[in-house]
Amino acid sequence: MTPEQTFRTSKFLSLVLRHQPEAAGIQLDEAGWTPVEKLREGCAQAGKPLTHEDLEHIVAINPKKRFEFSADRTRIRASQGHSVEVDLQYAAKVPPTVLYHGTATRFLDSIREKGLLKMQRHQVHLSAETRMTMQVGARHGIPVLLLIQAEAMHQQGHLFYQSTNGVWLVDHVPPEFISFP
Ligand code: HQG
Repeated sequence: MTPEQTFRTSKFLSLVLRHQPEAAGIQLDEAGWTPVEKLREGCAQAGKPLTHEDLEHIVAINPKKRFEFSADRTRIRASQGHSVEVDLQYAAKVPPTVLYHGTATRFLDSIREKGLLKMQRHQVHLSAETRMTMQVGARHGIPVLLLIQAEAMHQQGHLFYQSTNGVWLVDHVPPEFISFP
């Protein structure tokens, strides 16, 4: 596969494993898994054939480690980012003192009022580092970095989860835990 093909196939995998499994004629189980061979058949039928080696390569080199294989490597899923109903079955975990969220300036008024909402996804995505976070915000407009008092939230009973690829997940961040620039 050329780098361009790898990129496009990776985008398609994000689409089917997070948002529209029907685009490849597949179904996700309740934890988001689908058999690798079913996925390959579905991709071929959608005009995007890929060999087992292609898939291994895409999973291995994906910059954000978006996809993972089951322990026996017969199934595959996205580690986070779904809009379809799945229960990823991550255990609740104590977060670091602060976490970050990248957003766009045009959302700030609404966020000041309602806090961070999960919008189309399952949960609000937070990060322990700032490097990628500004890029996440820049996808929506002029980027701005919000600092989240995660430890304080945890102490008040908010449950935090961490995906296999390191993203921190929480249902809602009330405005009082957000430091605005
Ligand atoms: C904003 C990428 C108005 C929120 C990244 C965000 C991430 C509000 C947008 C993952 C709001 C939702 C997720 C409120 C939140 N009023 N706007 N009350 N509360 N928002 O794409 O966090 O490349 O669903 O700030 O790395 O941008 O897909 O979430 O700007 O982990 O693997 O509403 O996507 O990963 O946008 O990105 P998104 P996100 P992948």
